[in-house]
Amino acid sequence: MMVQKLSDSDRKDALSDLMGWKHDSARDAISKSFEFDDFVAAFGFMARVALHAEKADHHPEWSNVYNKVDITLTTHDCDGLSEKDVALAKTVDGLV
Ligand code: H2B
Repeated sequence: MMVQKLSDSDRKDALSDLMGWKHDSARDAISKSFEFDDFVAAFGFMARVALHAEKADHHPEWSNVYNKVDITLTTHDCDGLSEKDVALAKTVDGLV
């Protein structure tokens, strides 16, 4: 079955669980900025996230400038937030 967009109440619960993730309601996406000591630390983090994302077949939208990584999560297949974004956000926070 295709992944489902979160219900309003599940979205509310998920957002209150996630620390520092901002909801963009126009896109129904969540974003967070991460800062590291230097480029090597930022890129190491991105590599860990990338390996997980590929395994989970759920991929971030992101950008990197030196020691900063900006991540946006949304599910393209359902055009909004799904449980996969919530799971990936928690994994990302655990990989910092
Ligand atoms: N990542 C994200 N963020 N959203 C998706 O809908 C998505 C994905 N779909 N990674 C996956 C890949 C899909 O294209 C494959 C075919 O399962």
